Parts: sequence; C-alpha cells; structure tokens
Amino acid sequence: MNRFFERKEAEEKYEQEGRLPPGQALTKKFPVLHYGPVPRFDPATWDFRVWGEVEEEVRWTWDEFQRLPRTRLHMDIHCVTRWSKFDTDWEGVSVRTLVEEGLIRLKPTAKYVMQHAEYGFTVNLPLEVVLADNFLLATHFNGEPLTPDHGYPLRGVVGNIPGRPDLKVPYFWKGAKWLRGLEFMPQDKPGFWEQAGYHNEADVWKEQRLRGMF
Ligand SMILES: Nc1nc2c(c(=O)[nH]1)N[C@H]1C(S)=C(S)[C@@H](COP(=O)(O)O)O[C@H]1N2
Ligand SMILES: [Mo]
Repeated sequence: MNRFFERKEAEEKYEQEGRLPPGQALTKKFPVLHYGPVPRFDPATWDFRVWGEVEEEVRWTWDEFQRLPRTRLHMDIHCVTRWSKFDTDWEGVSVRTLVEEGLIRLKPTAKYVMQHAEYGFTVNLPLEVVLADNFLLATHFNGEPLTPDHGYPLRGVVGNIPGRPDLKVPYFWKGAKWLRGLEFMPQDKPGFWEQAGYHNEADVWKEQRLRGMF
C-alpha cells in the first residue's frame, strides 16, 4: 500500500482512540516552524533564569542545569498549522518537580508564566499548565538531544498525554524553542504569537487557533 493510505489508516486509528483533535492531520515528519534565525549555543555563556513572583531569583549555568532532576514524557503534539505527531518521547526538566524540590520557590501571587527565549521571543501560559504533567523543559526528543532547528539546547514542550482528559492541551506553539528563562507573573500578558493574533488559550480540543471571529 502506498504511503498516503498508510497515513490515512493510522490517522483513523488515532481518531477512533479520540486522539485526533478537530481539523488536524497526522504527520510522520517533524516540521520546523519559527520566526527568525536559529541561534547558536555557547555552553560557556548560556544560562537559565527564573524571576518575577518568586521568593528568590535563580540563575543556572548549563552545567548546573544538567544536574537538575530529570523527567520523561510521552505525548502527542498538535501544531496550529494542522499537523499532529503521535507518541513522541521527550526528556528534560519538569517545572513542577523544581517547585516540589524547592529549587523554584513560588510566591502565592504567581499565576501566569512567560517563557523567554533567545532574541526576545516569548510565550505565555497559565501557571496551572506549566506545572502540569504535559509540560516539560525538554533537552531531548526521541532519545537524542534536540536538533538546533527544534530548539537545542532547551525548549518548552506541551501536548496531549493519551488517557489524561483532565489536562489542558494547548497547541505546540506554546512551547518556546531556545528557552532561556521563566518569568512568573501575577497577571497574564500575551507572548509573541499571541500578540500576532494567535489565540491566548490555544486549546486544541476547542480549536482555539486564532483570536477573533473564528
Ligand atoms: N523561540 C521560538 N520558539 C517557538 C517559535 C518561534 O518562533 N520562536 N514558534 C512556535 C511555533 S509557532 C511552533 S508551531 C513550534 C514549532 O516547533 P518545531 O519547529 O519544533 O516543530 O515552535 C514554537 N516555538
Ligand atoms: Mo506554529
């Protein structure tokens, strides 16, 4: 059978399992999407910062970041440009674990999170989503370090964990590639694509792609 029919058959399987959100199609590839150039990584100058509504600001070097507790995450990812990729494996650092271990000490006023990436790129999410099981600060994809195109050395990732209908599932743009820090905020603020007209919440099941009359 040719590739087209193979893909359609797999897509039907995921649809029957309730894993294909409305308006999405399965891809086996991993498309690359971002605004601007791919930054260079220098482990000597790279740092990860945490600031805003925290008891203590944090700055970790690349070496220090390597020593943080690590988490694996298996999920489906859904891009607003209508491709979905199933059964992806990620490894990295869970923000909830950092909070539970006291490595990040949140103030009670922390309600939203801005991911800050290279070149001033930003993405906003509610704190609840960033602390959930389906959000990770990822260094590895399918057992390999991220490629430069996909955010090496660190990116946010968010998606759907099959069998966890309790979790909010935003489109994949809600994870910043080339991530350099997290700002905890008392109020919400739109990130880069949100200012450009993408939906603030971006729920894949509600098909919240663009803000406005859609
Ligand atoms: N730093 C940065 N991260 C970004 C973006 C960007 O423009 N810059 N685009 C987002 C968008 S719109 C998408 S769809 C995903 C794409 O991730 P991928 O290239 O790994 O598929 O990255 C997100 N993260
Ligand atoms: Mo996107």
